[in-house]
Amino acid sequence: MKMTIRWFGKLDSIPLSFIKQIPGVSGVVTSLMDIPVGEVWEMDQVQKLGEVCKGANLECEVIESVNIHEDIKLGLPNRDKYIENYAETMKNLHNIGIKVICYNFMPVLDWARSTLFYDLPDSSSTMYFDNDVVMNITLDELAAMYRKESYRYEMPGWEPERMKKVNETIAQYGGMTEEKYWENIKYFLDAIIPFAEKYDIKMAIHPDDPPWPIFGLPRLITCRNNIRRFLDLNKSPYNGITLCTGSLGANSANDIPALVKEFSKEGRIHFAHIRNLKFESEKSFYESAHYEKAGSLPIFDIVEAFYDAGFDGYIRPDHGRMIWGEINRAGYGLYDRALGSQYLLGIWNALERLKK
Ligand SMILES: [Mn+2]
Repeated sequence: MKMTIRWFGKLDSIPLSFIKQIPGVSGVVTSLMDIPVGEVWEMDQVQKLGEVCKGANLECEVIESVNIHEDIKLGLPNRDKYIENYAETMKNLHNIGIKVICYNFMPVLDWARSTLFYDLPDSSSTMYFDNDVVMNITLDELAAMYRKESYRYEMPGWEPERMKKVNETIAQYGGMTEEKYWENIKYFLDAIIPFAEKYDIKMAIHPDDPPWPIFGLPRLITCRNNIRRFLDLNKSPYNGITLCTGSLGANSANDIPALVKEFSKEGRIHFAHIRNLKFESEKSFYESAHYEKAGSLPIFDIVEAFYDAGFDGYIRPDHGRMIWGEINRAGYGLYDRALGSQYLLGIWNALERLKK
């Protein structure tokens, strides 16, 4: 297992030297957020990214994300061009030693929350998902809330470029069925996985967050059966998943330790996002501290399942709260994620001592 921290490149206010000071962290998970979706990540840009990380003595082996152009998701005739670009980006990423690409296939939008900074009683703040709010809000209203609350940090999945034409994009999904969407994802996999094999890059799809339909759009990567169906679309071990405990865990019917056991044993989990969440009602929750007793997810059992499976992929603490007066990109402050990484490493360390 390698413990990593997500870093937003030049859009991140956290210096790599600070990340390097977190014990046990081997590298960063990063991206080139300023390249428009669908365009090739050119070799000089990619090389610079790798050099900056290595210059800080941090490994750069996981990219999150290389986003998928909407034409691929929609299955439009233009998709082959964007798939070609994607493969070209993979070649360049291979040249700097990238081992895993995390991506998602969520239509139009990425993750959604109803509040980015929800005040907790201890005067920390955290992201909140209130299903009643999200089900009754328009996309424009939600996007406006993000713009207002985000302190002008660019939020992954809510990039201004994406939001500019969001209503237009949503309209393109009129009549998109789940079955058609499954076909589109298979088309993408069958085209890309041979390149993943050639360049030795594991593709790791991120589950949909939340794992149920919002704004009338289909959601596929939501539960055990759908993950199984996804993995069976292309059986190469290079076609795998990012196991995100917070995304899948938002549906309490998902047994996360069981998912880790099943898919990790098959070598299909390449990357893990571990975070905790605290349910306030069936579909409403806030993102709590990683510490198991602070939230509702069985964090110890999840880490143990990874340990028992001999997991040798990458883990990162996922979103953290804002604590100690930090002002930063929602979910991606330094302090609480550093605490989270130490909690997860502490569990791992204890398992090593007790089970060896
Ligand atoms: Mn995640």
